[in-house]
Amino acid sequence: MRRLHQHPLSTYARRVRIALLEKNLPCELVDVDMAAGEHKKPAYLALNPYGRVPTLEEDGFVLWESTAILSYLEATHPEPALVPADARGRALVDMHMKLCDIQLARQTGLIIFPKRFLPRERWDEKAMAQAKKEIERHLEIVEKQISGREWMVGDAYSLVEVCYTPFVQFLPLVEVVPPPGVAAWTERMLARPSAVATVPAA
Ligand SMILES: N[C@@H](CCC(=O)N[C@@H](CS)C(=O)NCC(=O)O)C(=O)O
Repeated sequence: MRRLHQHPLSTYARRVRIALLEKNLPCELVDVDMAAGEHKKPAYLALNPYGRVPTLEEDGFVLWESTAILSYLEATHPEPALVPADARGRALVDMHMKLCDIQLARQTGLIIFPKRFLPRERWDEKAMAQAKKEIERHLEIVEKQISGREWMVGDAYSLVEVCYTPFVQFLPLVEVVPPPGVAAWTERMLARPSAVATVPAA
């Protein structure tokens, strides 16, 4: 029995829902009522002591951290493959997943969380401007990596794109205009049926 504790607006949980669709894996979705603070209550903290979504439960095995969940699904359900077969390809996937988290996801959260959920007077505009700069710098680097390629690693859609999809969705909200190669890559990612099926409500 597989169960994903998630929130429909969560970017990190969306990664897992995308991978489940790509691999055609059934999963019960349990929405955590974050507006009511359910993620910080003892019942949920017993599952995930950090009080965050997503959390995956599978026959008593509990896992949090979206990238670890993606790697677990890949290891237990290798087909269709979302990582290359060779060690170097896998290492590149690991590297880009990590860079997505530390150079894009965190900074995007600093901008989109206040914009989506807080009144303007509670925004930390200085931190948001700094985050935007860091995103722009990161996308300049990604531009070089993606130039001349369809997908980031090898010649196939991979966990790298699974990780990036929920965050590039919000480039308009972070008011970053991506360089042309990143823009085209973003379009390819967002056109994927698994991305279309998981677009968050406005
Ligand atoms: N590194 C975590 C990040 C998860 C995360 O920050 N989730 C957000 C929702 S998108 C959350 O639960 N925030 C609540 C909190 O941090 O208290 C992952 O990759 O799963």
